[in-house]
Amino acid sequence: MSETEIGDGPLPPRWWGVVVGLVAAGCGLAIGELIAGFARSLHSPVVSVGERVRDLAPEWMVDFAKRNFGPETDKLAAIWTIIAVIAITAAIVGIFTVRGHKRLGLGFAAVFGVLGAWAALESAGAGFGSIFPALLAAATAAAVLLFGAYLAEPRVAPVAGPPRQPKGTPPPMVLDRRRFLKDTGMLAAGGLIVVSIGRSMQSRFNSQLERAGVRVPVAKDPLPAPPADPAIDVANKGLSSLFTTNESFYRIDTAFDIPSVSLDSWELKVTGMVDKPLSLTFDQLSSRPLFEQDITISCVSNEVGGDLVGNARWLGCRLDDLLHEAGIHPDADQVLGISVDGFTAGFPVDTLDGRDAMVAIAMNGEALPVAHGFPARIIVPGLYGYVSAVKWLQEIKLTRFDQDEGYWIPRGWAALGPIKTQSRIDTPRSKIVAGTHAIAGVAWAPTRGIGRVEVQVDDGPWMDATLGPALNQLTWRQWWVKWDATSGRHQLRVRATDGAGETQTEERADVAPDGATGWHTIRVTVD
Ligand SMILES: Nc1nc2c(c(=O)[nH]1)N[C@H]1C(S)=C(S)[C@@H](COP(=O)(O)O)O[C@H]1N2
Ligand SMILES: [Mo]
Repeated sequence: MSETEIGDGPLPPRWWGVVVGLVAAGCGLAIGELIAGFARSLHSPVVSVGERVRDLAPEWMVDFAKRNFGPETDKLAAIWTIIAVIAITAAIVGIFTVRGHKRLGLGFAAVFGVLGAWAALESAGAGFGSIFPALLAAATAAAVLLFGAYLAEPRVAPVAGPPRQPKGTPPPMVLDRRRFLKDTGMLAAGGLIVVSIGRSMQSRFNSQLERAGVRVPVAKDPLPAPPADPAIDVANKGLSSLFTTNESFYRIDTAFDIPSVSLDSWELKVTGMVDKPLSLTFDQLSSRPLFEQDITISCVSNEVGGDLVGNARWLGCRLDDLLHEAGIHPDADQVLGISVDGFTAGFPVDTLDGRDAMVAIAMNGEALPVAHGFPARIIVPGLYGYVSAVKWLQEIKLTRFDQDEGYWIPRGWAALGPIKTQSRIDTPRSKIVAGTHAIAGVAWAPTRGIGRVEVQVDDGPWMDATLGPALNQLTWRQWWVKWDATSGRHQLRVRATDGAGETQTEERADVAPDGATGWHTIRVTVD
């Protein structure tokens, strides 16, 4: 059917089609958000599609997004890209729809609906009901498209006074611009209201409230209060504090929406190659004997000098106790943590060599923050997070490396991820005035400890830095040296030696596949 055959009247302008397309897509997405607000197990179709895009995206694209947007905003960028793609498609489809190609419009709505439903079904733990947000969104978009097409149809011109045409001539057909704008405007406004209702309904699933109700249990043998923090010394201004606050702790996860866990239904299961599978409620978990430990964790993606590392006092139950209670089969060689959002990370059974690996339920004296894995996560001293530190933990599966692999392993990261010895200069930054300054920072080699840190200015001799308190072998150590900075440009370098006497390598390695190496080197201008 050609466009001119739709009727005798004028064709609606293209921008009417654009408006109809955008309003239809907007109302559809709004209904999707609303339905997602009905149950914890339902999710926003845009978020579900975003997760699938991330799963299927080629490695270079994920890298590009991470590099250009950072580990958090990359998800927002993905969400807005998806919304933009939907909007552009909808605008084009809208033009065709108001010009007579209604089936095309309905076809596109159906395609998006099916895509969204599939994306939702592919989510971790999704049931059949998860398809509804996307399907109802698509149905709404289709209905609004049809209504928009109807609004854009030419109608008989309202006549004032007696008809002038001679009898038998058809009355003139015109586009009712006022009604078109009024009705599409009302739909758009309705869509905005529905979106905000939907979003606020979804927020009631946020675990923030549940977390606020958790009383943090005490450890069987609490650790002594931490020693005085050298970072509060004015001479060390700019040095990282001994403990990283929960608010400033780095965050890495694949979740588009932070998983929200309800304590009523949450259980931690120990499954797989064990004699006796276990299942623990949060109460059962927190009434086990608990211990505290200070542990520095780091991301394998931390560049030399980067800040994807932090130190916290964790509280939890011993992972080895828990797993021995379940009884590990002799042929199991991997402990695989599985999160409620389907993330997985695994490490060798042999890692449980007596080190203080735990299922943590508190961080720096508070219940685990929602963003850091409420209600429980794994912490293994000495391992990068991507092979161990599963947040929003729901299952610990004993398995084999030849049967299961963690999320990042098929994506080009090493199967084993011990943390490499690293040191970082926190201060000075790029520009200072001449005079006495501290060159200060942190160094870490979890499980081996830090034995020595040396600093070099330009081509001068390596100077031994003063070391801050050693909480144990599992945390970073602060270090500092005094420096009489003279005017000009200077190069500062740092290198650490671990507790076993091994100095970190100068050789530069990229973060992939198993962690960056090299001496952190900065250039400072002294005025
Ligand atoms: N569920 C879940 N847990 C996860 C991840 C994730 O993407 N999802 N990322 C891991 C990685 S790569 C790191 S470095 C640590 C980061 O923990 P943090 O965000 O508490 O600093 O969590 C680990 N646990
Ligand atoms: Mo990581």
